[in-house]
Amino acid sequence: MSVQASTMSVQASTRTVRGACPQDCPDTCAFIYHVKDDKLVEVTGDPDHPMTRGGLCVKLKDFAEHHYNPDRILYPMKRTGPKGSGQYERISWDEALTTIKTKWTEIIDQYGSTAIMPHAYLGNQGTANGLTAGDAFFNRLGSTVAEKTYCESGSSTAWVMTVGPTGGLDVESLAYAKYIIVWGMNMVSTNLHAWPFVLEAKAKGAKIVVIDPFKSRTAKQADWHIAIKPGTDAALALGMMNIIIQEGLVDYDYVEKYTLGYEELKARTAEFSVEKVSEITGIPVADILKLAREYATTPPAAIREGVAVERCPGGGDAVRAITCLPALIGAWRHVGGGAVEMPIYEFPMSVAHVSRPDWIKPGTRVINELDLGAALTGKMKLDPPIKSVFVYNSNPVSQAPDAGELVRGLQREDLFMVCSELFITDTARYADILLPSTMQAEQYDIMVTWGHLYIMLNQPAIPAPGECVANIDLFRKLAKTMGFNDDYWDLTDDEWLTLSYDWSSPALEGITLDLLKKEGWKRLNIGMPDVRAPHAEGNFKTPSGKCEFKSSMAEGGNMVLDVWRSGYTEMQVGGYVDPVPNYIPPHEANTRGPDKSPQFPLNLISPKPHAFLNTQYGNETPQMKRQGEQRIMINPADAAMRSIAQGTYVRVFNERGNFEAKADLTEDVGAGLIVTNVGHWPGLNRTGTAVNSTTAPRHANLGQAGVYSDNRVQVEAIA
Ligand SMILES: Nc1nc2c(c(=O)[nH]1)N[C@H]1C(S)=C(S)[C@@H](COP(=O)(O)OP(=O)(O)OC[C@H]3O[C@@H](n4cnc5c(=O)[nH]c(N)nc54)[C@H](O)[C@@H]3O)O[C@H]1N2
Ligand SMILES: Nc1nc2c(c(=O)[nH]1)N[C@H]1C(S)=C(S)[C@@H](COP(=O)(O)OP(=O)(O)OC[C@H]3O[C@@H](n4cnc5c(=O)[nH]c(N)nc54)[C@H](O)[C@@H]3O)O[C@H]1N2
Ligand SMILES: [Mo]
Repeated sequence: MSVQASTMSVQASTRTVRGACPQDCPDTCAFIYHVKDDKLVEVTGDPDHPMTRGGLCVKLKDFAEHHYNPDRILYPMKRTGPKGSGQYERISWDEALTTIKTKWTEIIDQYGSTAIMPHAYLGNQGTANGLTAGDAFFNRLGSTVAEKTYCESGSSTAWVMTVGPTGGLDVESLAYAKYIIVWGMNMVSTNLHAWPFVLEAKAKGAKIVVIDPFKSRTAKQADWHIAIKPGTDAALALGMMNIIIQEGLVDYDYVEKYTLGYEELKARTAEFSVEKVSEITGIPVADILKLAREYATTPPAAIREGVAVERCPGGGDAVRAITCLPALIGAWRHVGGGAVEMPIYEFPMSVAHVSRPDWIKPGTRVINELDLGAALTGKMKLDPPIKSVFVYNSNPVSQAPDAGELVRGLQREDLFMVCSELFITDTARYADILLPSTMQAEQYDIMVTWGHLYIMLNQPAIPAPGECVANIDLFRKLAKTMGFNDDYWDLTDDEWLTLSYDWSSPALEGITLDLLKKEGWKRLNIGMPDVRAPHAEGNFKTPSGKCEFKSSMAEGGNMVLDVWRSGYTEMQVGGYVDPVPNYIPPHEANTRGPDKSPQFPLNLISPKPHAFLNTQYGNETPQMKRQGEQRIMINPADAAMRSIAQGTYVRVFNERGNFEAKADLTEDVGAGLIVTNVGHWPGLNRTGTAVNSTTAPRHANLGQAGVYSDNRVQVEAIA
């Protein structure tokens, strides 16, 4: 009785507010904030949301407490110790903004405005506070344009080249598939809320296949794990298509009506005999034959494409080749058939209205964020040099490749660095000025969604602590400080969000900001998952309206990326892009693999941590416990050769850098491969370094994506 009574009294004084998850994750869960006396007491998943279904992942389990982490940055601060020391003292916003203005004015006078460079990614995934939050400000300032390609840019470019800006298969429709290939995605960790649809299909008899270099959590739950060598997916997809074509398993009617370039694709696939593909991918011939035949003859057949496929030199073409498969067999005809990469294109976004690429002066230089290290150290010749960097929504010291080079750059005494953050991360510790940012329960936004088809509003539930400001307010403050007086800076949050979407589009018919304020989220008007087959009759969004086996976008080599991702409208892809997808071998495996460079014989891949979201929550005790310390999975044979015992510490290294980790000897990884997770805070690791101290700062063939999986290292026991 008494327990019940006390529960009731808590409920009586607790109010709820609807929100949405801020993280860079395909699931974008619907939140319910539980607030008592202006304190966030709990965050739960909305039971009515068809994807969230009332459950949050382990990362978000302690999200209410995350807001009250005593390490949060609550006030502007200035550096008092050496760069990297993490020593700071509180200052006023006035002092912070005046310092920024003074420094930037000096830099602009001496070097010009392009000596300033922003660096941002998706720490927060809001429309207003996310990837493009600062674009208008920096475009107006005339800074160097930062090309943001940490993730998805290779896959998206490849997807758009092949099928156009379409969402493709709804993940909820996976429940109706009979054959599901999860290709380079660890859904159980990274797309958890879509996994129930896979399980539903499985319960109805579907076969689940996972293509992954190692036996991931997801592979363990599948019917069939196919262990592929990293970076060889294009060869597998081309080989499968060769078998499908050779054996007459093509849907000729579909190909005839709705595809472009079949003859060219056929000629290309003919170069990929099953023996050659087996040699390249490490997959037995019989398995490749079985996979191709089963996939082509078990409708509806679905492919869930992960981002991981893009993280190698030929990643873009791999995604193109995989995306050709469904059209070749007519999989798109069926509900539950086809492929999904990221369905963001179904959202009628008009972010250019607020990110203002029109303010970029023609000819302004563009620097890719993954090259920040080289840009700062002078490895990349720049005139003018970068004299100031402004980091928000990102943690490059942990997440960018070749961390050693970046840290050397950030240590430059003449570099003026500002960072807006929640915590003093491994990146933030190099800042001269730290600015405090709000967390999700304290801010207002429509969340950008890349894994389902619901538009989601996040409403503030509690007041901002200390002197924290949302990113959108931060840039308003900076604009005022720099003396910008365009009307733009007076837009209210609602006006900003209204401008960011085309509310008259059919997908948003009947949906308004006011309705979202009441209900929190709405499904786009694009048909329901049990009947939707968006490309049953072609309708691809490519220039030809067909699935382009031969890409018309590649003919001119002038690739258009969406503004949301790149912050500006067009980018020229360097070098030649083959109109028909091809296999481009990994660089390090090819030029210095086991035979050619014996000192670095192991291929290291670094997928996502289960209990962190990139680096976020990597400083929270419950999540650190769940994730465990930095470890590497290594095959027992490779360990034995190096006298490495289970549970002992090892050093992983190459010429770029090193980190230490605990060895996990397991048959889940094949010989020659080692696996670790990205996301552990370097500063909380044994040597102050993590996996990106070893990764290479090169780019993939499309979208300037990173090549994190193309990384050769050696491992040794620590004496
Ligand atoms: N080796 C390796 N490296 C990788 C990858 C890999 O697979 N392997 N994956 C790559 C991929 S896919 C991605 S997406 C990138 C991710 O790289 P990042 O986006 O840099 O990753 P996060 O760790 O999420 O860092 C975001 C930072 O933003 C801060 N933040 C969060 N919310 C806010 C806010 O509202 N305001 C402000 N000002 N700051 C905020 C967080 O505290 C955090 O420090 O990493 C890439 N790096
Ligand atoms: N728990 C958790 N969830 C997350 C994130 C997180 O940090 N933690 N990050 C979010 C972000 S930013 C992103 S981009 C997504 C990414 O989500 P995913 O696309 O799932 O990416 P990863 O976890 O990096 O890798 C998925 C799988 O691909 C495999 N893989 C690596 N290289 C290759 C290859 O060359 N070919 C093939 N076929 N497989 C390969 C890896 O072994 C891994 O098991 O996850 C999002 N969700
Ligand atoms: Mo990502």
